[in-house]
Amino acid sequence: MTNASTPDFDLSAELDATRGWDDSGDSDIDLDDGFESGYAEESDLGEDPEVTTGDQDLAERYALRRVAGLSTELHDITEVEYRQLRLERVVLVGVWTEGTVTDAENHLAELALLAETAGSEVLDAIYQRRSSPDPATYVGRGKVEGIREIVQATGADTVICDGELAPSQLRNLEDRLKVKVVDRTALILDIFAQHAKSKEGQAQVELAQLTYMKQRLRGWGGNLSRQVGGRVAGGAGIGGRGPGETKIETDRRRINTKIAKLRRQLAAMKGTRDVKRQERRRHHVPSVAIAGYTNAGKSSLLNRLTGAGVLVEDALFATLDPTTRRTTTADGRVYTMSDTVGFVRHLPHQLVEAFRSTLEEVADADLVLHVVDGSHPDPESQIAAVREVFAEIGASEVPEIIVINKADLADPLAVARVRQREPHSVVVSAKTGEGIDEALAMVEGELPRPGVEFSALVPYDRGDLINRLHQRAEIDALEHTADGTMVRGRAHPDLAGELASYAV
Ligand SMILES: Nc1nc2c(ncn2[C@@H]2O[C@H](COP(=O)(O)OP(=O)(O)OP(=O)(O)O)[C@@H](O)[C@H]2O)c(=O)[nH]1
Ligand SMILES: [Mg+2]
Repeated sequence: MTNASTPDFDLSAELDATRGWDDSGDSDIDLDDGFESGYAEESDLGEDPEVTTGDQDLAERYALRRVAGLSTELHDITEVEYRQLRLERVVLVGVWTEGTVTDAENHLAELALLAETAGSEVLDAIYQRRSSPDPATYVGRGKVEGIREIVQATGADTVICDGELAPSQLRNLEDRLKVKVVDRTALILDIFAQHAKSKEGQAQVELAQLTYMKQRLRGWGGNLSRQVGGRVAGGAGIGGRGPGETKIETDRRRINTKIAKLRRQLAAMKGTRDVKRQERRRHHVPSVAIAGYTNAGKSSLLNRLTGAGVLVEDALFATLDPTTRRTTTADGRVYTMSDTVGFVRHLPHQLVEAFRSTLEEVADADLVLHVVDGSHPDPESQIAAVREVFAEIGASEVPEIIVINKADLADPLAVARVRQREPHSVVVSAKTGEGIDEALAMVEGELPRPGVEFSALVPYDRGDLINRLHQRAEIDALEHTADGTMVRGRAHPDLAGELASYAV
């Protein structure tokens, strides 16, 4: 791939569109290397975290992680996007704008889980009450000094802010805190990058990362062009700034080229999945999608319901690749059940976009099993966050059953409260098996039912037809007679059509 400019690239338009990126109060900020500031030098990721289950996937995942961390080779623009965040000893910082203290603490507890999932050790967590984040420094300017003291006292090497920050905010904080500062979006992208296993998953994550990086480049570019004017006028740093801008343009072009290539690859991969999905549709195989907040127990539930054997881990975003399993109802009808990527509060938009084709599985399903962790301190907010993503991916209209999981751990009062708000729900434990039969019965009851009634005498040499009836129709009565199989029930129009010649 050369650096030839891509048709969709227009520097001045990009700069115009990003004028607002650099919020007030940072025009005095030195620009030295804001672009790479959130990303670590290529280096060892340290000890492998402890393996929580004997699952091979897990072992592979950690092995992969180590290899990625040790690699010193930088290819192409991977210099930009593939350096993993080397998050080791971190301080978390949040701005609390609404809700109760408990909400604020829950949010930081979640940020801590995310940070640990990414492989870091959380040393301290601080939040500040403000009507809105400070445009220049996220937390109030006066608080930055206090955070710097905490950073120094704890020996942290990274600060993670609980939001999506403008590039200028990250840079300002780094300037003052003297350690690396990253935002929640970069953290989540990093977890996804560590967990992506399939080619499609990796391409999706890469696309999301590049989109994120490109936005950071924009901020820098916009700022830089203004700075260049000032500096040129003042006669300072002329030589130093020129190549910088060239590099941005080159980087931006390479990023655009790479993004275009990834989109093409993803479109091709989507094609394969679409074919499979159409095949299922054509055969009227109903599909159930398991969706919900990350770590709610979606994969455990799929395993419990179908014996799928997919990866289960006490980690956020353990599953990125959708798994679809064929299964049957108690009366033998075939349907599919898919596990999918977990959601989170403020799921980065870049990820929703990049994972759109995967998430279409949910929008396209006949039924959604919305799994919620009943033992979470605030299951209602998880439900709300998941429904926001449903709305974004066009899945709001799909019939939904709320599956309140982890009943073995949950406070019965909290479960009762959720049930009251969500009457169309079932309480289960994927761990103990409690409630699983009830959940299955509910699913079977809500699968789309074939609508055309039939009554036929099928000759014995049409065993194939009887087989298909078992799998795809609902059979009310079946009797073996001297002349063939007498069968009565309901089928989809195509199958009912095939039976027409045997109708009685
Ligand atoms: N006690 C208890 N733990 C459960 C139950 N269901 C799942 N877990 C645990 O919760 C953690 C997450 O389970 P997963 O099935 O991986 O959750 P998931 O929703 O697929 O998570 P992601 O793929 O990371 O979004 C694992 O440690 C499971 O063992 C349950 O009913 N009770
Ligand atoms: Mg999972």
